[in-house]
Order: sequence, then structure tokens, then C-alpha cells
Amino acid sequence: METGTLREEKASKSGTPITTVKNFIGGKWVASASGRTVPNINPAKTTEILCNTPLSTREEAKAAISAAKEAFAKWRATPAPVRGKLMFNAMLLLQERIEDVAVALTKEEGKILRESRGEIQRSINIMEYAAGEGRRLKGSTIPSELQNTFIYTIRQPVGVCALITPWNFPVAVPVWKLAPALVAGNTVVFKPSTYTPLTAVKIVEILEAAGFPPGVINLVHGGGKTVGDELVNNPDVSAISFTGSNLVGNAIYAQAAKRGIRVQCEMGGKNPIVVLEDADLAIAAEGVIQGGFGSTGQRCTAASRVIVEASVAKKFTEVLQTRMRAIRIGDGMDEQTDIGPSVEENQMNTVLKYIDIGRSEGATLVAGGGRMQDDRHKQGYFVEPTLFGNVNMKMRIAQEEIFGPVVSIIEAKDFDEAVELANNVKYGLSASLYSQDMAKIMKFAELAEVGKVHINTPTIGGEAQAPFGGIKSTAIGPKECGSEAFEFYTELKVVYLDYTGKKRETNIY
Ligand code: UN1
Repeated sequence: METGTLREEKASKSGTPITTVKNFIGGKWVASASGRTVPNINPAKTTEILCNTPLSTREEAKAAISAAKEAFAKWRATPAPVRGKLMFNAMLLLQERIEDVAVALTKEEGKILRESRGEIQRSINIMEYAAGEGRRLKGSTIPSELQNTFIYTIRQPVGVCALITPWNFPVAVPVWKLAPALVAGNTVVFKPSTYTPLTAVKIVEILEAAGFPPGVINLVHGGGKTVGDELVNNPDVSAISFTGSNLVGNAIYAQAAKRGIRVQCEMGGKNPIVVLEDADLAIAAEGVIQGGFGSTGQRCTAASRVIVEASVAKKFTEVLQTRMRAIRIGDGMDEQTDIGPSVEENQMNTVLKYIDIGRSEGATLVAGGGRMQDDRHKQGYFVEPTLFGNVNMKMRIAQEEIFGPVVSIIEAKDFDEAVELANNVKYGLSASLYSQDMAKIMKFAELAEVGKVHINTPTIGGEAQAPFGGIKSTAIGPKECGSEAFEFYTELKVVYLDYTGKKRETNIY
């Protein structure tokens, strides 16, 4: 039976039908013809299958690209303020559906409801900001060296944009790509992670209901080797924005370079929280709880290294350890829960593997260290919040992204060494400093090799109107969010206009 965006496929063990989500191509919800699916499992309760995700075919990706290409000319000609207004409609609709989207997010990704609501509020803010930018897509006027010559710039859309997004922020990251892309006049093909199809469908339903014309937004579920590969290599795609692992992002960059198209990648992080001896240790510990263990550590901005001045390292470890005992781990649907599960089994196993690596490298296990197997937790992919002490920067747990609730404490003899240790990784997304010393704060903001610095707040988060992104191995291409997001999604054109009405006497340049 075909209904709305879902197709009922087969009954689950409990007799409830499991639906397979559909693609959205050229303004129509269509079932994939591939016949291949993967189950979307609730990571807090692995007996619950929420739906199936279709593994769409290359042909379906091609159809979505064609639909986007066909819709481009008309969409490009739609005035930017009108495009912005549609995004504003979408914002209002998302606002009405916060709870519905938050529940889907918590069930399929695992983060707690409070975090899901926060992520959706951030997405609403981004939509609001991008909608307003439709009225501000300004160029500039530039003085000419020649009389009666007018120079000005205009911003124009790039064309068909492929948006490839991860499971860990399955609402905010797609929205922070979709909103500027669409308001700037591009058409898009959106490929979400196969772990989070329900939230992707809800976002696209909202954009459809807001009035975006057919073909402007297309959604194709599926794997990287088929759908992703087609999006990266199809000659009709003009730009690719990707958030995910370095392995995949760097491969996309290399592939896309063959066609010389623009690429924006937001990838890994190994973000430090630096705690100086003058810091309020309780506030700093709270920062580690939020930054290191919030969202189960599954965010590129997660704080996985805590660099503490040696004079307070022992005390700080005790404060943190005590605070960690109060963390409640469980199903994110329970309002009492602080931390949810890993998103899926392989991810949990990666986290457990890194905990083993930490042990074998000689780090001291201070807290946690294993999967939770008691009655309340054995049905989910729950890993205990884990703290390692005596970590040094040669260890893999200090250098590699773990993407789980694992934090390492590294001692520094003084501020200068702390900065050196903070910068001693290949990544460069985010860094925090806890201190009241203004000179050190200013110095840290200047010297930290990252795209964003937080003083006396954790490494995570960001506001809609501020640019977001990293440096070093974390990122490729321009920043996301804020007005800067429009740099990636627009071409800047310069126009020279001669109104002398005469043949130009000299062509000086
Ligand atoms: C945040 O902490 O601000 O993939 C969200 C990620 C990021 C989003 C982080 N792109 O984790």
C-alpha cells in the first residue's frame, strides 16, 4: 500500500508494518526501484525498527540531478526576496512541527530529546537568517579609473548543488546547507545518511509544503558508492557540500577536482578544552560534561582532549570524576536521560576499540571504559562515559577522532605548553579556554589553530548568524552558516558599464 511519503513493505516481528521511505524527485514522492533497503534501527532499543531506508540506484540519482537541472532556470529567475519568503514559510512550518521532528530525531539518532529540540531550534534560526538574506543578496559598486564607467558586482547561483550530510546532526546540518543554497537560487539534490532517513523526509516535506517548486529540492536516499558517487561525478552537478569523515571528504575533493567544481567539506575534529589554574574548576568540569559527553560525543565539535595546567590537574580530575557520576545514560525519549546511545553497532564498536587502544597505550582509565549491559541498557548501544588520565600527545586516543563519550586528560606545565599541546593535532575545528586572565584569553584566541574559539564555554555549538567551520585538516572551502554561507552558494560577477556613448579612445588595461 502506498501512502504519502512512505511505502508499507513487510510486517515486523511485532506485526507492525515496516515502511520504506521514499525519494522526492521532480516534486513527487517515489519509491526506489532498487528493491534493496537497510533497516533504520532505534539505537536505544535495537528491537525497534523505525522504517527501512532504500538503497537507491544510480539511475535514481541521475533522475534527481536532471530534475534539479530542469528546475534551475526558472528558480534562478525567481527574485531572491521571494525565494527567501518561501524559506520563511518553511521556518514557520518547522516551528509547528518541533516535537514531531524531535521525536523522530531522538529515535533514529539516539540523542536526547532536549538536544533534539535544541538542534531543531538552531535549524529554525538558520532558516530565519537565510530567509532574511534573500532581501540582502547585495553586490557592491566600485569606482572606475575611467569617466562615465560604472563597475558593480552581482551574486548569482551556482547551479545544481549536491548536499551530502551525516547522521549526527540530521536536521541542522542539512538545513544549514539547504537554506542558503535555495535562497541563493540554486537547485539541490540532498543525500542524507542512511541512518537518519525519517528526519530527512520531514525536512523535505516541510520545504515542499512551504511552496518550493517541483525539482528545486530533490531527496535521494542511498549509499555513497552509488548515489554519492553519481552526485560527485555527474557533469550536471556544479557544487558539492559535504559534512562527514575525512576519508570520504578528501576522496570527494579529489574526484570533484577532476571536473574543477567547487567543494565544501566539513570533517573531523579533535577539539581541546584548556583549563588553566585560575579557572573555576566546577564551571570548567561542566564544560567538559557538555562538550565531551553531550550528544554522546558524536559531534565534530566534541571536546575529546582536556588540557589542564599541572598544578590543578589532580583536583580537576576529581571534580570531573565526581560530576561524571551524576550522568544518567539511557533512552533519549526519557526526559531524565543526559546521554543517549551510540548511533549504531559499528560506531559503538569503534568507540570500544578506542577505549582498548587507550588502555594498551598506557593511559589510566579513570572512569567508565565499557559497554553497558545491565537490564536497562542491554537493548541499546550504550557506552559508559569514559575518562582517561595520564594521556600524552603521542597516543592515538589523543590524536584520532573517536566520535563517542571518551575524554582524555593531558597535563601541561604552563599556558605556553598548553597552547602547544592544543595545536598538536592535524584537525582544527574548535578550542575552548577556561580562565579569567585577559592576556591569556587574548593570546589563546590568537594562537589556537582552529576555526572557532570558545572562552569559558565548551567547544560545541554555534549561532545561526555566525560563520561555522574549521581550518587545517578539518575543512575544505568556505565557511557555513552566517552570511559567509552565501560565498559557497553564489558566483560573484563583475560588470563594467560604459555610458559615454562614444567609442572608447584608449584601452588602458
Ligand atoms: C555543533 O556542535 O555546533 O558534524 C554542531 C558535526 C558538525 C555539527 C556540529 N558539523 O558534528
